[in-house]
Amino acid sequence: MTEYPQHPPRNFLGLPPEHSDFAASRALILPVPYDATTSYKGGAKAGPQAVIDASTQVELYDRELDDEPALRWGVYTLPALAPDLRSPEATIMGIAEAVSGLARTGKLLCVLGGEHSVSVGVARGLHDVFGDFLTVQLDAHADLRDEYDGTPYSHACAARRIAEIGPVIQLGIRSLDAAEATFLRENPARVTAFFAEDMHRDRSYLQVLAERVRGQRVFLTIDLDVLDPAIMPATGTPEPGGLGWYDTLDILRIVCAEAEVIAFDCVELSPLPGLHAPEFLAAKLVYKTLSLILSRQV
Ligand SMILES: [Mn+2]
Repeated sequence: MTEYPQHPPRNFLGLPPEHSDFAASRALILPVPYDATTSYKGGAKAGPQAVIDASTQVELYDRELDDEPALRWGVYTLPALAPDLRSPEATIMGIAEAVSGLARTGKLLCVLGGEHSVSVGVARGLHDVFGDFLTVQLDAHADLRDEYDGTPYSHACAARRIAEIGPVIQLGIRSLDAAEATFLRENPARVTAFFAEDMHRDRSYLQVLAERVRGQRVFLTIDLDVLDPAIMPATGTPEPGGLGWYDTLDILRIVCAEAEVIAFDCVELSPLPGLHAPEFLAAKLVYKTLSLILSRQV
């Protein structure tokens, strides 16, 4: 069968070959369609392709930057990484191996999940290449359980595993259990949580965040359920009282401007049939984050 050009191309942002081949691209998109340990409502394995499909409709011009970042930097979309069906741990180790190889290219890596345990593999792969770094986690959930449903590699344990690698700053948290609250109290040097309710009442956390991340190497992990379910209902475990679009952008601007972001991921999109706004939001958020990071690396 002969190959024929598709319109638009099925890569992130639907870019033509001159802006989306590997050599010409400063940014890499790695889709990881994986949701084996999801506890409430599944479907996150369909997230990466939904984000990529929606991204072809995102405007390339960014008004804040007065630029078309994707055309300036180039974005290469990798083939999806298959999960290792033997175990959650094997999948995480496979992600770590892929991420360390990609991080060594010197390009900016963005991983699309998949469930949040994907981020543990990303963090381990980054640690192999960069050594120590700080993780900034946007999430409704603390994800600090030591084990859940019989595995330490559940999505509910993501931040606990990442905190074994280096310190974690969490923003938007509004759901945790008693043991997680105790862990937070007893480990202030490893995990700092900014709770959504406090953030809603007082925006001084932005200043504190800026001081904490300034000059640091940062891995940014965005669980889309940090956003309010009114604008992001398409997640497995939605929680009321989440961040708005502009709150989220304010956080991203500070982190991308003050820190050296070495990689980021965007996880937990679980598409809802008939409702396309959530995947478009996710695509626009990923493009914005990528643009903020690359425009600072000039
Ligand atoms: Mn979450």
